[in-house]
Amino acid sequence: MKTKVVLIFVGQYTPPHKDRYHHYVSPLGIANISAYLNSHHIPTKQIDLRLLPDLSALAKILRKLNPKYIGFSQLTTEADLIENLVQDVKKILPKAHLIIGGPHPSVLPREAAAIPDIEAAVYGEGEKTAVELINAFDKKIPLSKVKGIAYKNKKGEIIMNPPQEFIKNLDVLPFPDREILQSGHYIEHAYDLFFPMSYPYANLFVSRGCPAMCTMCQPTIDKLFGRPFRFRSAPNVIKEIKQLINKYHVKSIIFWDDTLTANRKWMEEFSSLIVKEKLHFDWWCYSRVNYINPEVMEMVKKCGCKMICFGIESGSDRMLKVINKGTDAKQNEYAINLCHQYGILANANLMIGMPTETIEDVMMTDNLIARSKPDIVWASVLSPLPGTYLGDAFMRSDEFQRTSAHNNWSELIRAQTGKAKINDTIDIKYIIRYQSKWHSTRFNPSLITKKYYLKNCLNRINSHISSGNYSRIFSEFIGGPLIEIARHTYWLMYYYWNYQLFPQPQLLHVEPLGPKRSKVLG
Ligand code: B12
Ligand code: SF4
Repeated sequence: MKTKVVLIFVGQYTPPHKDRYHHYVSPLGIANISAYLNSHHIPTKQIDLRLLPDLSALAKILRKLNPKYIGFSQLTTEADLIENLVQDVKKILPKAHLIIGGPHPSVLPREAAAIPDIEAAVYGEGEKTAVELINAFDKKIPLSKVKGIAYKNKKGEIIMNPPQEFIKNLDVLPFPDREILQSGHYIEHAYDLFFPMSYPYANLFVSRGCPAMCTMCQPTIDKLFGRPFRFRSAPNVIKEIKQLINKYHVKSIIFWDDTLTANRKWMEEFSSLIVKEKLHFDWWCYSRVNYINPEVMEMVKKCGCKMICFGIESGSDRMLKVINKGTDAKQNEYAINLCHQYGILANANLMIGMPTETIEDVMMTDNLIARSKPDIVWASVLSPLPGTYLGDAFMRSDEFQRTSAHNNWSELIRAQTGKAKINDTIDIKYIIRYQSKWHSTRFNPSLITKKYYLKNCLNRINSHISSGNYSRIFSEFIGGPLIEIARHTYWLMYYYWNYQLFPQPQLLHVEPLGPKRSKVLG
């Protein structure tokens, strides 16, 4: 059947971008839209730009498919990349209708709708709106009748339509269209040495939304998926897992949900079903430290959980309050210890550069990590995402007006390298140093004593040998560890130098926060 809609996922890493294969997880947003369109007899194709060598390859595919509609999925970090891409695609297929959806249009729908050549920006959950929008174009129904979009009228003014209703029962959604998974890329290039999952692996969503209100994240999740926090039924998820195991021979699953263990009753039913149905797969998930306890750990342990990632963020209770995390340092430590106790890897996601954070707060995080010894650490500099409470406050600040580059979100907010820093109470050099230090400890050497970790390393080496991919063995098991050892050595020396020979880092002298900022950020 002729492809009617092409859905494009750009990813932060545009081509040519090699060697970042471990980040290549299948894009579930377009996979969900694709499945829903297919279930309404609208044939689709998905393109992950990261898998193409260059834009001429995209042009070739688009000319061959010649779709009537092209949909882009957009994160804020991809805002400027997509603006350029839209122009290129329009040149390739001038008659195609170009639409856009995803997290960025959901927080800034007007901005997305204003992109030249974009005819409609879908905000919030996209499935129902995508079908209604395509029907409207096909049947020449005025766009004013389609809920959940922003568009330009004939005068070029941006019109915001009322929001689309969220889908109450997520079980009515078809399973994501995994056609793209077959490219092999996602299947083979699962995570690297720091967490060598058995592969093939796949990612999965069982819920939409998050009950928490962290200020660096919300209300983005609410804008995307609303409230109440919705779960698919456990039997429905089990059916999809069976499909992944039987059709795609998947051995590991990542649950991308924001807080998988939030609904204890659901978790209980889900884990019992996995055991009852004798489904064997490894998995890891994200959760919050206040959503685990020994009872939950028993449940997840018995059904294959190998790692839990926590938004630990900080070891300072004051900072956890500033970002409205709803947790405290004690809970953070408790959760990591509980993981150690149950033999589940604890992955601590940390943040540095929070508003009003001082070097003392940073030291508290540092101490927490030293005491609790999570197995893996990921550390980011807080980036002010537009549409979040913190981000919007930052956008209103004088600092933003000074550094502003409204059309260059990517540069501004990338977590590792972003230019917009919303903290002026710690010298930037300490922010960078501590982030690097925590990153350098992201791989706790004691991992290699863990049976599960070793088993997976051997599995991976075997798979590389059988596929003749010897260079991957080198990069994952020799080059990678050597770099890690070098980093640790550097940091040990740095630590000794700074803390034994010199006094503690000095607080940077800063002017008091301006009234506008302190009111919103402080
Ligand atoms: C898993 C995840 C990751 C993974 C994988 C991301 C990936 N490339 O697939 C990793 C860890 C790599 C990651 C990294 C980052 N992430 Co992330 N991530 C998520 C998470 C938890 C799930 C994403 C997902 O699959 N959702 C499920 C699908 C179904 O939802 P969806 O993609 O939004 O799609 C729905 C709608 O948006 C819409 N839609 C989407 N595309 C399209 C296209 C069309 C045409 C239409 C009509 C509709 C439509 O319909 C879909 C179904 O309803 C979300 C939070 C969340 N709960 O969604 C954050 C989230 C998407 N990430 C976010 C960010 C900021 C990042 C980073 C930029 C962090 C950083 N600062 O460096 C990086 C860069 C990622 C990149 N460009 O690839 C933000 C995006 C905010 C924004 N304003 O853009 C989110 C929302 C988290 C947050 N609370 O702020 N991320
Ligand atoms: S717990 Fe995570 S997903 Fe939920 S609001 Fe906080 S940061 Fe966002």
